[in-house]
Amino acid sequence: MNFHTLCLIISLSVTYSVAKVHYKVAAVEKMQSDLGEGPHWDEKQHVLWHTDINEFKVCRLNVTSQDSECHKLTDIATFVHPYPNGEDLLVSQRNKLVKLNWKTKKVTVLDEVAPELKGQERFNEGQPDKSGRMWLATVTDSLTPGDHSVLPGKGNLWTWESGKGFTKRTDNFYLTNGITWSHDQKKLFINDSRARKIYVFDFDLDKGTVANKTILIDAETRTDWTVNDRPDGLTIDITGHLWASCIGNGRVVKIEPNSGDIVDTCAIPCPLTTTPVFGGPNMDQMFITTAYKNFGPDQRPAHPTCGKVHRITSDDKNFAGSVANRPNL
Ligand SMILES: *[C@@H]1O[C@H](CO)[C@@H](O)[C@H](O)[C@H]1NC(C)=O
Ligand SMILES: *[C@@H]1O[C@H](CO)[C@@H](O)[C@H](O)[C@H]1NC(C)=O
Ligand SMILES: CC(=O)N[C@H]1CO[C@H](CO)[C@@H](O)[C@@H]1O
Repeated sequence: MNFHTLCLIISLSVTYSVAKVHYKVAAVEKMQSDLGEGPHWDEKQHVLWHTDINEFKVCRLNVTSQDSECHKLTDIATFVHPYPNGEDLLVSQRNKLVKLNWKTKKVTVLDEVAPELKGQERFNEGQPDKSGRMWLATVTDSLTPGDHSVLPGKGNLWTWESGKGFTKRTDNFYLTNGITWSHDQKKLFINDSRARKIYVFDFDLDKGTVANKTILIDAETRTDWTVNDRPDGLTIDITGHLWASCIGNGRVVKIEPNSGDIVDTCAIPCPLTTTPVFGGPNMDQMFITTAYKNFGPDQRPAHPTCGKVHRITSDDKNFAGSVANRPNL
C-alpha cells in the first residue's frame, strides 16, 4: 500500500463519518397523556394539536413553552384536524365526527358512522386527502365484558365528504393507524399494527377510491423489524420515504417506499411511540406522540418522558415534511 492509497482510504472514511445523519430527541411537553395520539402540526398558529384517547381530550401544545391546553370531551377522541378557517376543529368522538369550536368549546355533531352498531365500530385514524376528503379507519370493539380488545378483520376504511356522508372504501382490517399518500397521489399507505403490516393501495384522488391492496411490509417475516415492533402512525417526508413509529419498541424508522426496507432508525426514550408528524416553522422537525398507559405506578419512574410529545431534529436537510392537508368542509 503506498502513501496515496492510504490517504484515499483516510479521506473516504472521513467522508463516511461526515455523511452519517444525526438525530436529536427531546420531550417538548410538560403534560403526560395517558394515550397521546393524532398529532397535527398547525402551520397557521404554530402549535401542535393532539388527542389523549383514553382521557377524551383534545390538546393544543405550544412546543416552545411546552404548555398544553386541553379540552375534555365526552367520548374517545382519536384525531384532530383544524378546519381551513382555523377556529374549528374536526374531532372524532367514538363513531361520531364532530366540529369543536376551540374558542367557545361548542360541539356540533356532523355525522355518525355505522349508527346501527351504536358505537361498537369506532374511529381510530382519520386523515384528509389532498382534496380535503376525509379518510377514516375504524376498529370494532369486542363486546365481551371486561375484554378491551378489538375484533380481527372487523376494521373498515371509509371516506366522508360534506353533503355526501360516509362511503366504505375497503374492509377487513384489524387495527389500522396512520394513513398517508405518495407525493404523486397515486398510492395510499396504511398500516395495521395488530396484523403488523403496512399496506399500499393504488389511489385515485378524483374518484376517492383505492384498489390493488399489496403488502409493503410484513413485520412478522422481516428481519429488520423486531418482535416488539408494531407499525403504528405513519407519515411521509419530502423525499417520499415513509416514517413509521414502532409502538412497543420506542423508535421511529425510515422506510424506502418501494422495497419496504428500513434505511434509518431513531430511538425514542419511551417504548410506547404512537404517531409521528412533521412540523415546526420550517417543517423540519418531527413530533411524536407517546403513551403512558400500561405502566403501573411502580414502573412509571423508569419512563419519565412517556406520555409527552417528543421532538426529533436532524442535521439532514431532507429530514422535512410538507404542510398537512386540511379537511374540505
Ligand atoms: C408559545 O410560547 C412562547 C414562549 O412562551 C410564546 O412566545 C409564544 O407566543 C407562544 N405561542 C403561541 C401560539 O401561543
Ligand atoms: C391494479 O393493478 C393493475 C396491474 O398493475 C393495473 O393495471 C390497474 O390499473 C390497477 N387498478 C387500479 C384501479 O389502479
Ligand atoms: C386489510 C387487511 O388486509 N386486513 C388484514 C388485517 O389483519 C387481519 C389479521 O391478520 C387479516 O385477517 C386482514 O386481512
